[in-house]
Amino acid sequence: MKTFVTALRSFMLAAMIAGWSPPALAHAILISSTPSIQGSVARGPIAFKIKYNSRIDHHRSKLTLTSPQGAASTLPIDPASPVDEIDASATLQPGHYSLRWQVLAVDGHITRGDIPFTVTEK
Ligand SMILES: [Cu+2]
Repeated sequence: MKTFVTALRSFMLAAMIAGWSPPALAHAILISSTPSIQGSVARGPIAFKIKYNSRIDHHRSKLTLTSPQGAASTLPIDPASPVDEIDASATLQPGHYSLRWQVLAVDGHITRGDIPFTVTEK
């Protein structure tokens, strides 16, 4: 057992010297999004892609879209979204919208933010 622990320590040390670090537990920070913040997209089917710096729990994350008229609706998150991303889709008419995201990261912390964007005629 002692040999094993010693071996494990040497391995960890070697791995860390090689540039590996233990998985960081951090809450989710937005890295990029489609549409981007204050960005615009053409009317019609829109593929939302919201990317974070860490894995998120898709089942405990939420997307709420506010229409130009001020009506809020929940956008279903695509279950096939990558582990660090939430994807969704909606067909939208021109106007100013706001997408509110709320995500649960692996460290158990919830973060949220808004992505205001414009849907244009073309
Ligand atoms: Cu955190």
